[in-house]
Amino acid sequence: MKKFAVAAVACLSLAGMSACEKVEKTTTRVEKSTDINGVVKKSSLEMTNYAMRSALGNNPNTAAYVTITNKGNSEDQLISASCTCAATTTLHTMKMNGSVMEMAEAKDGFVIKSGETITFVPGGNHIMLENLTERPQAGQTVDVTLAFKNAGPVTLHMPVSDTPLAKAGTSGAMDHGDMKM
Ligand SMILES: [Cu+2]
Repeated sequence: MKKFAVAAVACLSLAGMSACEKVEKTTTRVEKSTDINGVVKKSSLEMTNYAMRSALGNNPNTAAYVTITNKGNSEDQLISASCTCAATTTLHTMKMNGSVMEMAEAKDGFVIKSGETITFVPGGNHIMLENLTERPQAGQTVDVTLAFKNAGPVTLHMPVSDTPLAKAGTSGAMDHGDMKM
């Protein structure tokens, strides 16, 4: 597994005010090659933009996010996620229930075809961390392990933020904490 961590400084100017914030750009790659009777399968996953939302107030739950790109020549499947920081860690997706958008467990995980990218972002798919056993705070780093069918387990060192991904160009406008369980 090759790991890259790049720290960048992002500045924005709002109504005459200027603020600079350190943005952690995170990338993890995992590569595996199998040769079964001359058929070579290259498993190559790239994980970027991963982050965990801080434990806010008395909320017993939080969520974590990641973008996964399958750069290999065969499909893979994200089966599950785990974190020692929570009693229960599951993969959640968003579904319409009548006219209400609700989150629901993706029991079969997520298939990621060759060349495909799947995103876990605030307001969309997310890694649900329920009944926190720790209270992750902004600035900390918490390990989350993703289990893939072919690539196996991959541990991401997730930076914790009060506004995860908001500064990385992804919309953080929809707060997971406001969602209907
Ligand atoms: Cu959820």
